[in-house]
Amino acid sequence: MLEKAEELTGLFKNKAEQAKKSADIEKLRVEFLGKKGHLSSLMQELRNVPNDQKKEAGQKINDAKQFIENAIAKRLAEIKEFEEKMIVEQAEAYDESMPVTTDFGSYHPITLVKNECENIFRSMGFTVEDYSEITDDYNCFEALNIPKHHPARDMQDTFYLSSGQLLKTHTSAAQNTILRKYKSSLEKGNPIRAIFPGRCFRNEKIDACHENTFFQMEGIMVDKDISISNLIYFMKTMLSEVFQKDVTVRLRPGFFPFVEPGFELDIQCLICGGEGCSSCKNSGWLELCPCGMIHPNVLMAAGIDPEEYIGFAFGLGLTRLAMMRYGVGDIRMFNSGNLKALSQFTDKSFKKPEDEGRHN
Ligand code: FA5
Repeated sequence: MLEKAEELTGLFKNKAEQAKKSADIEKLRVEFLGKKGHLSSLMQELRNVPNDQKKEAGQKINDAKQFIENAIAKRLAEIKEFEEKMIVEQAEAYDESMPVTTDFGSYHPITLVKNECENIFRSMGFTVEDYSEITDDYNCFEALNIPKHHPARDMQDTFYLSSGQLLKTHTSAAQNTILRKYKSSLEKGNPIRAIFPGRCFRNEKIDACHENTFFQMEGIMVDKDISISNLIYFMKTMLSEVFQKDVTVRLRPGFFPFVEPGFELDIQCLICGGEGCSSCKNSGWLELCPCGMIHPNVLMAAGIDPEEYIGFAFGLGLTRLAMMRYGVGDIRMFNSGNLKALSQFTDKSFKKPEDEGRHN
């Protein structure tokens, strides 16, 4: 037993010399001092030692244990000191003048287009409003002249929440709130000019030009003598600013219960130049911005007298605008989370789609 205790100390010394890292020392601690370690086995063997030798053998094992514990603490301190010194040396070797290679974040292309539209409309005197993504039946439908069981509700397949609320299917859901917000200012002679961009949700079948989560930007203007020509002027200005060139658009009649008359404003597809492709479902045109003159019932729901005031509203498809703006042939790219694809769009790198080619 006495020899075994000495052998164990010798074995430990050998192994401790080879330990170079704190993790190596931890392994040694488990091997020698752990519950199933060498010292613990030696203790168990003590039972078999004759009684008259037990005291001396026990003393030897304790000495060995004490030695190993002290040696571990000492070696660990040495190794830690060395490791810390290395960290400091490496930090000192850090060259601050080296070029940075880390990738920086970038704006999502929809954010870029949204910011651009906001700036354009701000410069024309519009305020930019914020509105929640969760709303209710009243704001999304009833206040927009779409009573319960109206067939127009089927135009937008809605996600309902267990709370009875719903995810807004269109930015028009904010119309009532914004009209109410500025009603008294309107009555003091200040026209309402507001845009409200936001994310919309519909239980849609996804394809190259349809997403279930997409962005729109609503715009409204209300005053005493607003006409369809005002609406067309603002639409044209916005598009020529965004695209920095004339784009071909067409206006055709469209039905929405909250406008009368209503129009569909389509843009000629910039991916195929109007020849037809998957992005425009081979029609050569993309529905971009339905619009119209605000229905009297919508003004009345906000407490505004339709005999005195009139206005226009539009619901720009911001995600589709981003497709055309950047020549993106498939809408699914925007929600793909593909950072490499999404980070290629910056204000500075923007070229017109036909110069740049497609980014599918
Ligand atoms: C509406 O949402 C109306 N609230 C727009 C409106 C506002 C009309 C004010 C009149 C006055 P629509 O469902 O057509 O209408 O959507 C408007 C635009 O959003 C479309 O032209 C299109 O550009 C875009 N859009 C609609 N559904 C999707 C979709 N699933 N994925 C991508 N963009 C979409």
